[in-house]
Amino acid sequence: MSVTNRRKFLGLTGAGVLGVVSGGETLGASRGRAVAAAAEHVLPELPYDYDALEPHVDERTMRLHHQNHHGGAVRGLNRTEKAFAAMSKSGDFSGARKLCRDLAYYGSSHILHSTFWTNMKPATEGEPAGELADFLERDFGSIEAFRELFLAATDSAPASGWGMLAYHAEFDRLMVLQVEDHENRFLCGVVPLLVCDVWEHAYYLEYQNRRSEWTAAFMGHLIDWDNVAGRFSAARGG
Ligand code: MN3
Repeated sequence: MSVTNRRKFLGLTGAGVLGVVSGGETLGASRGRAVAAAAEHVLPELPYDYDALEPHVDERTMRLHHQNHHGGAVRGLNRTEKAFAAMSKSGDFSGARKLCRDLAYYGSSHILHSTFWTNMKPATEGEPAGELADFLERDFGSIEAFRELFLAATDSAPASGWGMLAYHAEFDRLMVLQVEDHENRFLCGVVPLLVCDVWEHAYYLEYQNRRSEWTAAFMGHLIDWDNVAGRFSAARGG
């Protein structure tokens, strides 16, 4: 898979995104190789309309969540990267502690939200299939046990958090994890395959404090298992 296709698949590009390179500038040419300047991060468009996931997620929640929360993370990530560049230029590295924290927070938020949108599709009650289903059975005992574990972990995740099904290539296994904020509690080296946002902004307008009703709707009606299987295959180098 090419880098561009991989970025598209992972939901990290929006329309016309890759044009945001600083005028084709290349770095490192003096060492006999050319490295293109890194592009700015762009908020990816949703693969469906804001009201497409109703009645399980309302249009207003989707719009606010995508534009304000995910959009805010993308803006924060770009701001942080610019601040790193300015810090290097100035030679004053006293802000490193805050910027490293911001990079983890905003960068993880961007990855998790990009994954989350593409993990869902309208009107689906599909089931995991193929090799993904085999691994779910191997690592959790059964598909049903996986579903129960994922819901139990997601329902009990920190107030600002996520539930996650992830694959760890070095361990060659699937695991269910909780995420606190966007960047804490999960294991170094995992690739998120399926994530459920349980920050209140993800469900409060529709479900108020009934988080488990939101997670049950996610599990029962919204998961695009083809997307999850594609991520699994990519994470395994397929
Ligand atoms: Mn969110």
